[in-house]
Amino acid sequence: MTERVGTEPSIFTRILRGEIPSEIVLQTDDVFVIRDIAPQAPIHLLVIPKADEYADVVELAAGDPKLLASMVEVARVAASQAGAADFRLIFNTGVGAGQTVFHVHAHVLATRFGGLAEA
Ligand code: DGP
Repeated sequence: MTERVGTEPSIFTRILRGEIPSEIVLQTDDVFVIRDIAPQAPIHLLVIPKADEYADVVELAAGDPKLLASMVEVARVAASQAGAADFRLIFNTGVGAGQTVFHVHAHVLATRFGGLAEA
């Protein structure tokens, strides 16, 4: 499942370090949230563990289920902060599913008025 080659920091680690500009809209000790650069819905956030240890949600669930639960809670708070009580939570897992960044992250997709956000 892991597609990362070598030990280069992921794009999300570089954002967290401030090397690539992106506003961090919410963070905890373990998790941070940014807006997706190419939004697919009126609200499209990315919930990302600060540690770049797990490539995808399958690895994360096996290795640190508490961190996965933290990501879900942060997704709920971030969606609520953005004005959405209901949201889609998507983990693209593997190249064939469209995963392009192999530093586990959740897409939070929602509309502001409760309609269905396309994925
Ligand atoms: P995935 O395809 O599931 O691996 O999603 C990766 C997402 O990351 C994709 O929707 C676009 C987003 N993304 C990639 N580079 C950047 C960036 O530099 N800034 C931000 N905000 N998002 C990025």
